[in-house]
Formats: sequence, structure tokens, C-alpha cells
Amino acid sequence: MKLHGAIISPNVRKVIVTCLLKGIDFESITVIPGPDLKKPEFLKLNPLGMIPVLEDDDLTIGDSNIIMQYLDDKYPDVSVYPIDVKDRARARWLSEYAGSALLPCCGVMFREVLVKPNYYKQPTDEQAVNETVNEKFPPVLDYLEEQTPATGLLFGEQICIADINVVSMLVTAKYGGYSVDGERWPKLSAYVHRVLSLPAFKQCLAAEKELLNKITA
Ligand SMILES: N[C@@H](CCC(=O)N[C@@H](CS)C(=O)NCC(=O)O)C(=O)O
Repeated sequence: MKLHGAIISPNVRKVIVTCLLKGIDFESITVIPGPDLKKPEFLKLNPLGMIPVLEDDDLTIGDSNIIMQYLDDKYPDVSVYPIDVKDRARARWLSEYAGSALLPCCGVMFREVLVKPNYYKQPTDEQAVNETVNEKFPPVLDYLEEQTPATGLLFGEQICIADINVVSMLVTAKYGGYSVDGERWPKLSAYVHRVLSLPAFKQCLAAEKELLNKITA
């Protein structure tokens, strides 16, 4: 099984955490967002020109959530979906919400605070950062605070796609210097720490360090 992507990308992180939880071996093929995604050989793998892409024998698919679903169908023993049908729907919804509402905020922090000044030697767009921190993040985190239980994970004690989605995005924000304020969003902040202390997340973040260090070098 081959996974194409950059391991510090949130959508790639989601797939890696899923593989680690399920004990799936895969070959990681590094593809960094940028011109490489527009090359004909990559567009053959994913005409959308986006990572991650999974190749499994004769199957080639893009989109992190679709890949996670495939891995769960193929390796169901350790499932990353809740059992209850409504919880499964809620978990899919929160995953969608994380991708559509949370990721754009986290992406701004990652790009403007970490990547642009350190890797591209370009100035941070301070206005975009201030707008994100003061206007865009708060309503998204308010909603997630409402959804987060005081103990455990989003759907009990077993990590599921919603936990993987929400926390993968917030790791990206953390690389850009933004962490959930524990005073303002206490349940969400404590929950993020609980998820990050799980072995699969710890192992994934440890593997990301090398690439992260290259960006900040
Ligand atoms: N819905 C897709 C989104 C994938 C996506 O946005 N990937 C980003 C990296 S995290 C990417 O490839 N960006 C390159 C680009 O937009 O040109 C998924 O969940 O996999």
C-alpha cells in the first residue's frame, strides 16, 4: 500500500493515524503541495491535484475521508467509526465540519506563521492572522466546544474519524503557533490534550518532526 503526501499535511495525518491505529503497513511517498501536484504523473493518480492519494494494488483513490472509509472497510477489526448509526452520521458530520470550517482557519496559521516566513522567506500576512484568530476561529471553536464531552472522546472511549479529523486540523494550527485557549474553550482544550496523548497520535507527530525541522531550519 502506498500513501502519497506530505506527512505534516492535516489530510495526510488523518490517514496515517488511521493506519497506525489499525496496524496497517504502508509505504510513504513524499509529495509536497506545490508544482509537483500539477505534474502529469501526479495528475494521473489524482486529477484534482491534491494529497493524500492511496494506491493499493489496482486501486488508486484520493480524498482523506474516502481513504479512511476504505481502510475501515478493508480492515474492520479496529474500527474508526462509532457503532450506533446516528453516532456514525454525527461523526461523519463533524469530520466534514472539521474539513470545511476548521481547516481553513488552521491552514492560515500554518501557512502565514510557519511556512511563509520560515520556508519561503516571505512576510506573514498579519491581517489574515488577526482576522483568523479574532473572527474566524471563535465561532468554529464555540460549536466544537458544544459538541465536546467533559470526559472521554467525541463518541465514547474509542477514537473515531471525528476525533482524528478535528485534532489533525488543530495540530496544523499548533504548528502555526495557535492552540485552543483553555480558558475560553475548556472542554475542547482538555479533549485535544487527551487525543494527543493517545499512542497513534504521539507516534504520528514524532514522525512529523523531521519534516517540520526542515521547514524551520
Ligand atoms: N478533500 C480532500 C482535500 C485534500 C487537500 O486539500 N489537500 C491539500 C493538502 S492538506 C492539498 O493537496 N493542497 C494542494 C492544493 O490545493 O493545491 C481530502 O480530504 O483529502
